[in-house]
Amino acid sequence: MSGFRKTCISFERVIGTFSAIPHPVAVEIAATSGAAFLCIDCEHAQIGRERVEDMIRAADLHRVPAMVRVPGHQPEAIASALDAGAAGVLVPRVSTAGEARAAVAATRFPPVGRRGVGPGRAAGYGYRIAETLKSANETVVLAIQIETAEGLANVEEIAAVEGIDVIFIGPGDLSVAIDAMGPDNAEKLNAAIRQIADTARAAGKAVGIFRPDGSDVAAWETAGISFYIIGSDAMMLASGLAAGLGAALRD
Ligand code: 3PY
Ligand code: MG
Repeated sequence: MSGFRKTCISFERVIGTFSAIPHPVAVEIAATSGAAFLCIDCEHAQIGRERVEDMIRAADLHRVPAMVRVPGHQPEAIASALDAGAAGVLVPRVSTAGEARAAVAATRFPPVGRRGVGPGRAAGYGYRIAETLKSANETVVLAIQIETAEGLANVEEIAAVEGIDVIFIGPGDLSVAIDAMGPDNAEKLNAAIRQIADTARAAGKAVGIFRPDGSDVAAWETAGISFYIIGSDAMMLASGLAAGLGAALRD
């Protein structure tokens, strides 16, 4: 098992951030920040396949694992990210156990799953196909997101699916899906988050969550959440610019 996968399922705190700026320079800056991993966001940022591979390459230079949040559930998107050398995938909007099992099948080589083998970057461009076939099922991290009302209703069945490493909560989408947006509805959203965390932990799965910043990580740790993606390079560029320029622009 890779050190990174072990860390993800260790129930110890692991902190990463989204890479949303489609450039290796942004990846190198984020990789040097002390983050334990990066997650290249192909769901909400405009990043093409070739660029994803260059971004993973940039993270690899700094020995920082790069996951990819794939745009949806298509096995081809998962295969492409893993062929490029991603350390794992984050699959958004998983709502049923069937969808969770499909994510496992797309992520794992046979006999566990149905991932296809090819001479991509992950397999050393063909020089290391046998080694990759032997090790990938043990090293690749599979995280799936629960962030729909249906996913919340089916959390027990989803969390029981074998082969998933991290159940990752998307509070933004979840708040929209269960009509719990804004500070007035924080208790309703937090109760749903705790329900997902408790159910996933009871099933032996590590639990992750997105936070816009790191201010409440310690509080969520007490709910059994250990895997964090905090903001993104684009969000931190925006907040850094606002902080750096703000006072002068207001003068
Ligand atoms: C959400 O909050 O919906 C997310 O997907 C965060 O990554
Ligand atoms: Mg989401």
